[in-house]
Amino acid sequence: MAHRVLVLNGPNLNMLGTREPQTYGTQTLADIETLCIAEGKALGLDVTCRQSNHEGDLVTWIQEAMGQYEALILNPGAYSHTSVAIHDAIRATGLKVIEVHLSNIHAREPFRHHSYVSAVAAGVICGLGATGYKLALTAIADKR
Ligand code: CA2
Repeated sequence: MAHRVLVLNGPNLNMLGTREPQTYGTQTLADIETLCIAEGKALGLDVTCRQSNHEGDLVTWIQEAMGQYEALILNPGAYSHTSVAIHDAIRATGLKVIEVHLSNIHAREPFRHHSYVSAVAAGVICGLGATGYKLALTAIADKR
């Protein structure tokens, strides 16, 4: 397998850069995806980016990633806090997943403090904005 990495973003992350800049920053999703592709290239990783507002799309893409990607960087958005289906998909595929959140979910409302994804992730990065995606790519490249 070439060093392929899938970057998946969940619900409402397509709204980045339009509202709530104090929480999520000013960069758009397109900016973050461009950053991931460029950073990946610099690290020798072939990065593909996808976003969906639908839980089932994310589950399907995680399933399809098995055997196709070396690792997955996942910001599940609000599904982090609700989705047993995404947890199960990650567990079923055995994919290496790094969970990324732009905001520090532990410094926010209590309902954001628990993520169903964290227990099946190799690592979790939160609160560092778009830099979190770069750090996740670096972690994948370092462990290759
Ligand atoms: O901090 C993160 O990256 C989150 O995954 C973002 C999710 C939130 O539900 C999680 O608790 C933490 C929400 C993304 C919403 O993005 C927006 C961007 C601009 C305007 C409105 C929403």
